[in-house]
Amino acid sequence: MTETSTPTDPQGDLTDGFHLIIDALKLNGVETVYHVPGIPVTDLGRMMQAEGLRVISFRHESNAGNAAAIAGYLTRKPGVCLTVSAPGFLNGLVALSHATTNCWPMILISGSSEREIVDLQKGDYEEMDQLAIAKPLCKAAYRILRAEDIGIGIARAVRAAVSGRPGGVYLDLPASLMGQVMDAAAGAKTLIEVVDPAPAQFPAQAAVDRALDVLSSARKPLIILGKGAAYAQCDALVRQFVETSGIPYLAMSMAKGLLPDDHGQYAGAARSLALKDSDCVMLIGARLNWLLSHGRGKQWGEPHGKRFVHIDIDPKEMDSNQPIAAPLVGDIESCLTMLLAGMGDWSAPDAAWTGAIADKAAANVARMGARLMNNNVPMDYHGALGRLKSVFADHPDAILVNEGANTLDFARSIIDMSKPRKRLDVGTWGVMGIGMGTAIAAAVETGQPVVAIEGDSAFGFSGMEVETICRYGLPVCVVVFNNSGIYRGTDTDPTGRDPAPTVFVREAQYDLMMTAFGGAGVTARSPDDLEQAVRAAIASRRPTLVNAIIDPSTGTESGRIGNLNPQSVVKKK
Ligand code: ADP
Ligand code: TPW
Ligand code: MG
Repeated sequence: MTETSTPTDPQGDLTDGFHLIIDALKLNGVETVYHVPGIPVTDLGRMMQAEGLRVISFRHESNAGNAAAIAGYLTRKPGVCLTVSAPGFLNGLVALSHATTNCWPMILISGSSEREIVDLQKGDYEEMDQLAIAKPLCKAAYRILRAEDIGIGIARAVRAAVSGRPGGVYLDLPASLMGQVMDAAAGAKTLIEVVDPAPAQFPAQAAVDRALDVLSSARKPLIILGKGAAYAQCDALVRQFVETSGIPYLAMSMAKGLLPDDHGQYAGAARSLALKDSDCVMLIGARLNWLLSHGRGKQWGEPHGKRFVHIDIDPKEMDSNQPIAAPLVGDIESCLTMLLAGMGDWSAPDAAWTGAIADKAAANVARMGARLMNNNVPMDYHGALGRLKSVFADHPDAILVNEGANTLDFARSIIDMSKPRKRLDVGTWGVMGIGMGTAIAAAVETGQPVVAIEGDSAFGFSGMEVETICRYGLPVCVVVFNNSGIYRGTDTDPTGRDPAPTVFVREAQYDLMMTAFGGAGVTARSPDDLEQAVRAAIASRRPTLVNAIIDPSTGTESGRIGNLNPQSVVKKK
């Protein structure tokens, strides 16, 4: 007899698919669901809220998905996004793919139409073979057809998301699953609480010894910390390792603050020198992808004979771009614990090397200082960000969300972070549109004030969620760097017919979008005004949008990565 047959005793203690899904999620530590309602998941969302899950309802699934993705990064538990079928699913899928690309645990749960109609393509409401579409775009994809399999389905999704290299998991829930009824006691027995979902993975002792050999024989070693090291949440151990080694380090964008940016070994302000002149580079939770120019080229001082030590949980990452002299495959906490155990008689690198980096960094910081103090009107990026730098220095717990081109690149290099996982940005893809979803999840998951520094183009991708920010009363201050365009607001259409593709309505009043929903809206034309408005927003914890008017001529094409643009060989007329 199948356990899902129609109950013979309607008075008995029953459960159904809806409740089993909720119970299974709660059993596995899920507390918040990022969501857009509709058939067939409207009641599921309602019941989730009634059963004590926090349900944050968005205006577009891509933003709910981005919220779930960053929640996974911040908590090391899968961030959950719940959507409707076909179009809602597709809207959430970009974020699922983004989470997978960034190695963050996330589960996209989408309702779907009935198998017997979808599979014969009879044309159902929102018909789509979602499972097949999701599969190549995420780490794992599952469909649950029977109520008694909900426990297993959710356990598999949780484990797949967080174990090994974390990533996105798609979970397909056909509408007919939710109403399936079973005996409550029998249902409870089918649920699984995943034990040790992300087990420690120790490298072999021989691999640790090899890594220590390579590191200790280097004359000019360098450590690069990536967001995998921030994700691992073994902050004290990372710091102990870096300090015991005495090796200068760089932090990738989202690893900034893992050790405070004012740490004596931080080589951020001497990045070019450190990359070019080092003879040995140790990567900790960072990939040698485009963000590090694949470990080659002028930036790396090619031709170079640098030796690489690489800690990563995914063995396939080794040798992906450069030969790795000492691969350490394991989780960062286990790897660093074993490395530290073997560093008893460690001697710090040559003072000539660490001194050269420190001197260069100090000179660069001094050179930049004056530009950051300017009070120009209209503002340039340096004047505006110099003030926000001082705001963050006074609010080390505030979370910085950041996207755009110039707005991203300048903010990354100007604003120091002093605590781990406080800088959340566009990640491995450099994707625009993460802003409001990320800001909302950061506020919901941490309770800390959030300042989202947004290019005006970047903001436009998710701007409607200011309503969500107001509706939930979240302590989010959005600062729109309004240079009236993408990269620069000064392009023109050579034919004179239309606005140039990179140009927006000049000095648009983005602040009105926030006041429309009951938040505070401010226009800031000077660095003084900007600083005052952001300080007030953090102090009040009131949803605020500061429309910061930036001189449209002060940006550069594509920010720091203009070199990636293909060039036309045909001369401009
Ligand atoms: P960044 O963009 O900051 O350079 P990446 O996203 O390229 O960082 O790299 C993060 C790396 O960290 C990924 O290759 C991922 O497999 C790895 N990683 C994630 N979590 C862990 C962990 N707990 N232990 C070891 N490696 C991890
Ligand atoms: C999903 C391409 C990269 S940066 C950017 C776009 C459109 C906007 C830059 O303008 P902004 O910043 O935000 O005003 P600023 O300070 O330079 O003026 N679509 C997606 N992702 C990306 N990366 C793009 C397009 C892009
Ligand atoms: Mg802009």
